Amino acid sequence: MRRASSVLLFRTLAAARGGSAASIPVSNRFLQSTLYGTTAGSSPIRRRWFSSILATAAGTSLAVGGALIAASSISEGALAKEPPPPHTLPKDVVLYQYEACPFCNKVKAFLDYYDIPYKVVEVNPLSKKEIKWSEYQKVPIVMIDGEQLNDSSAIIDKLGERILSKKKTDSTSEDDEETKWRKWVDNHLVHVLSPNIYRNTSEALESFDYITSNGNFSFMEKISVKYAGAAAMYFVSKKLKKKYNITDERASLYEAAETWVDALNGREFLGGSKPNFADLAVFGVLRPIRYLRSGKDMVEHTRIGEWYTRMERVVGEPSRIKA
Ligand SMILES: N[C@@H](CCC(=O)N[C@@H](CS)C(=O)NCC(=O)O)C(=O)O
Repeated sequence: MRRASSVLLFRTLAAARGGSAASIPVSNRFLQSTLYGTTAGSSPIRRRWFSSILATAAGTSLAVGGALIAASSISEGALAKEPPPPHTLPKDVVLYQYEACPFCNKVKAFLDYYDIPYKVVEVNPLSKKEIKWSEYQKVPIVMIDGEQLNDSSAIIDKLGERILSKKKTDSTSEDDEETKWRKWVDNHLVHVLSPNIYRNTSEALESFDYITSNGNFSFMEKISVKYAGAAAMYFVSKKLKKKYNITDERASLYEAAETWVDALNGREFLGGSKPNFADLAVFGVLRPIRYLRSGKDMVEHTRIGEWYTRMERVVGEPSRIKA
């Protein structure tokens, strides 16, 4: 799949720069990494090459479709956040992230809800220079009082254990409801998002506008990544549709949203009167897309809106420490 996507991406970029497709191995690492990606590391040479291709491809004139309303929280007065007992709070939390990465947003939803202050280091997905020191080359990475934690679910588990002690560690059974839906987020929901936000050229551009406006890119990278990335991801998302057996991307998104509302079964949150880790996971991965075209459509065409608004209110303002 990755190979096929790379070929498609390469053709797209080669066409965009008016060049030939002759034997240049393009990695779609950046594209995968920008949203939902799981890629093997690529060499610095390939990365530099890819950056330069993106810069060249920026010369293509694609129409910019749709302005993004930033995915900000609507805070209609804090409902009940659950700040942990102060003595359990870590002193220093640093999150290495891509602003639009769903896994990173899952961690942020958790930190925000539990009111754990954190600093953010925005990683440049092309150079990844901010995480050069780490063997693990994906985001999110969290440093908690100097200890490195990798992988969104592992980070949340570890922090949950620490701040909620018994409460969460008790429910580790594979088939408990919370665990089941957290897995559903990682194994299903995230895969539905990508084909939706890159569904057509205007939505792909809207998404990359969000990614480049919120990510860590140089001025030149911003321009080139926006257009070349949008064009390439449009094609990659077609491949992802096949891989995950998605025929109608919007229908899959609506179905996922409805499935989630069914799981709530009339409860305010999956966790009852308060969100549990599954609520936070669903909310976290949806947050970057909520005010994109696909997120608006999802809220308009499904019953998820009320729960989403409750989540926005209960999660409230980010506990992120502004630098
Ligand atoms: N299972 C991991 C997946 C993390 C992941 O795939 N992150 C992407 C960004 S959304 C990434 O860093 N991809 C590798 C890359 O950028 O090369 C988690 O839940 O944290």
